[in-house]
Amino acid sequence: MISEKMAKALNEQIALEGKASFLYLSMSSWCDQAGLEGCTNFMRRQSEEEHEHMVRIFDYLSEVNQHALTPAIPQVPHTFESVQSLMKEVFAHEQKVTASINNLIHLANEENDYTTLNFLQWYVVEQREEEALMRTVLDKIELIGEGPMTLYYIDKEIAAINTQQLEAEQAETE
Ligand code: OFO
Repeated sequence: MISEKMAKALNEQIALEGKASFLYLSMSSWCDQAGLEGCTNFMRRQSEEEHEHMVRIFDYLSEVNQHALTPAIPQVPHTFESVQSLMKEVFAHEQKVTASINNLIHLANEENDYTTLNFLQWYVVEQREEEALMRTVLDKIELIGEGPMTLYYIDKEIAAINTQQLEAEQAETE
């Protein structure tokens, strides 16, 4: 059994993951409107991943006999200045999620809640990978340079990164 305080904090994390899922879905739609197929697919996959992260906490709370709550998701933006600023926003959101996971770990430590501590380890690895991924994306955009002439190449690079990610995931499940 975990504490009420920990259950509340995990429910707040559900809201953060849910917001990420909606934000990335909205970004995917914006990319689609801009004709950026690679970025659309990349953000769509990110959105689905965040949904999985959210549900994983739901399942954990059920397992420890706590009430998982569906969150109220605040309206996320529908428009973005550019691909670069969109990706920067993703990176910033991931950093926020990492900080929140760290806070949960701190609380679990304080409460000697080893079950939750163990559960959260998966998120620690995930956040490290997500931040590294977004740094790679931003480095590529920086390298290519953003402008109407380069968007095609940026989109191709993001598509290639997405394919690599999918292949790595498939290899993990084999
Ligand atoms: Fe689940 O926040 Fe990103 O990975």
